[in-house]
Amino acid sequence: MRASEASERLPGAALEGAVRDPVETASREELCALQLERLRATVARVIASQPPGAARLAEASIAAPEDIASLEDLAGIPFTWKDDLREHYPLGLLAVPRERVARIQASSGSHGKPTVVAYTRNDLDTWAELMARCMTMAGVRPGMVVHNANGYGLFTGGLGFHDGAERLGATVIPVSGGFTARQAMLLRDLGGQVLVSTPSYALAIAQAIREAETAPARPRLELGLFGGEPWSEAMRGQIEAELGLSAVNFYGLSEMCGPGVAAECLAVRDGLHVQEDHFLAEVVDPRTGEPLAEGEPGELVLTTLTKEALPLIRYRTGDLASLTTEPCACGRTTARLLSLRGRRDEMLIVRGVNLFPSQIEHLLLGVEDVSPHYQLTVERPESMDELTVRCEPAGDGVDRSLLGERLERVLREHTGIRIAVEVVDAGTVPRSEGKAVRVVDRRLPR
Ligand code: DLL
Repeated sequence: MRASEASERLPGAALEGAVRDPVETASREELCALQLERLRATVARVIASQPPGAARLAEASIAAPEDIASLEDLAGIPFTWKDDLREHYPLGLLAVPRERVARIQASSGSHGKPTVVAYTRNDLDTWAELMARCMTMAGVRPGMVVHNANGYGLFTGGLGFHDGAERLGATVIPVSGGFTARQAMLLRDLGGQVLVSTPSYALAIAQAIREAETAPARPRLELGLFGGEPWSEAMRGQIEAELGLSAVNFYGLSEMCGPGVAAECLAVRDGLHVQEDHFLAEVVDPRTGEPLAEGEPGELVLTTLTKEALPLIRYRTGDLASLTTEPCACGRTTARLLSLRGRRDEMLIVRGVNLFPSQIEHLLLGVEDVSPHYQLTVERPESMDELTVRCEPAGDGVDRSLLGERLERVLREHTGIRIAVEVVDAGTVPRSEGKAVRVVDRRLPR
């Protein structure tokens, strides 16, 4: 839904995603003052107890918190990269004694070792509060039944939503991922009103609900809180139509806390509100690292403002987005992330054209008779990437070869290049129980 439609709906929808904390509607001056104070406290912590971080600050001639005169000074500090976390694997960047670590989580790490992150008791408390705030903003109310189908364990999506739901007074069902037929049964039997999962897993659950033999198959779902992977507006439309809920986008990464960094408000759903009292967001040119003006798309760089166990200054997320500080029609003043398209390293260069898997998703789902299950294969037989799209028809009786031709035409019209499409049997594309594997990369390392 766009902002204009939302504001027409606002009076009656004032309770849709209530404001939990006054900071969400603070003035920009108040927010910036709070950020500066907390940035200085973070710098003090890093100097005192995280030697690699302190060395980076020293490169920018910052030896004490007072050396940060304003938020603009941040731009002079060298970035922190995922490679820094890898180099100090598993816990070399810890800024507190190991005994003060209350929990460890990790991201799956598609290339080798996972990224291990740590929380103190206070960090966990802050995270739970942030999740309660984001979930409230997304329309979850105390007493609602939250069916959490994110994987429990090291993935932050499980325990992150769990703690947030408990904090706001909801009823949590910690189903975790997998056993998809059972998900459909439990959703119906336990009356889940809020589904939490990755967007791709929501589709697998929708399919299981359709296939469930017992009536009534339709659950009581009202809301879906989805994130952990890129998804297009077309995908949102499909999920909403299949599950009969309002789908709300959540963004986050383990290095910051997990989910809880930014989320949409249910009232408007036009950009994800960054929780700016805990994370300082910048957008930089992915190639040069130069800060970009508001609204320009680039790589999101985040600084933790309250983390104790693992403070990170100017962390290169790898995620591409833009930022706006325009106040939202929901009444919140926090900056919003727009056009979250995917990761820098997921960009494919096919015959000289830059493409993101999410763009392909958008184009595929714009064509009738295509189901939202798809996978891309990239190969590099010579010097250029070759892309094949594998997808499924939406129902029986679809002429697969005609559909394939139609899709190839649409992809060529919109991307300018020839992309091979294979329409395969329904159920053939692997279903995800967490983050979907959208790209199978058969390229040999260069
Ligand atoms: O995926 C945290 C999370 C869980 C967020 C559940 C939202 C919901 P990681 O496993 O560390 O943490 O993966 C983080 O996932 O850098 C993005 O590339 C991607 N990502 C997360 N949310 C979104 C989103 C969790 N809404 C990485 N849109 C991030 C696009 C997303 N990409």
